Amino acid sequence: MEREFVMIKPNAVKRGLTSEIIKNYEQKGLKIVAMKMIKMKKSQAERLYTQHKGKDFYEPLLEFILSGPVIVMILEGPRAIETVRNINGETDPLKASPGSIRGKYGLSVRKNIVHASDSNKNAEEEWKIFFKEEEIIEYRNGLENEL
Ligand code: IDP
Ligand code: MG
Repeated sequence: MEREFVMIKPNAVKRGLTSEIIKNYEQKGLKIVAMKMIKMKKSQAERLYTQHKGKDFYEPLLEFILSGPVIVMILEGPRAIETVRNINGETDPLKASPGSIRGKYGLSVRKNIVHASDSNKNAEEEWKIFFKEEEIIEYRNGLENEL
């Protein structure tokens, strides 16, 4: 089992796409083990995007991500990281497959609807920015043999 950190970006929350997006992960068979809406602090945004510091899109990206509430969540399932990144689609919505979340709802690279971590190590580092250990809830949904 793997855990993946996912964030619904502010433009998608404002556009009322939250339920539509979560549906993709849930119906794929991934289990939500933590979730909340937050107004991100600048220090949290800087930690989340630390690997992009210095790039030309870094400052506008921080401004965008702080521009409204986001939904943060942790999803659990077999190969959850690759699965979620596949559901999200490529970074550029133009190149993302039309059936992916970014392919369906995105237009610009910066405002590409969703975030998901790219490795086990980064997933853990990133969810720790937003969640305390006790906010991650372990439970059985009875689907363990059905996936
Ligand atoms: P990812 O979100 O697909 O993992 P990353 O390369 O990690 O893509 O970039 C993080 C985020 O930074 C992207 O989701 C996007 O919002 C933004 N971003 C990446 N490259 C560009 C760019 O060239 N222009 C504007 N924004 C970008
Ligand atoms: Mg990334």
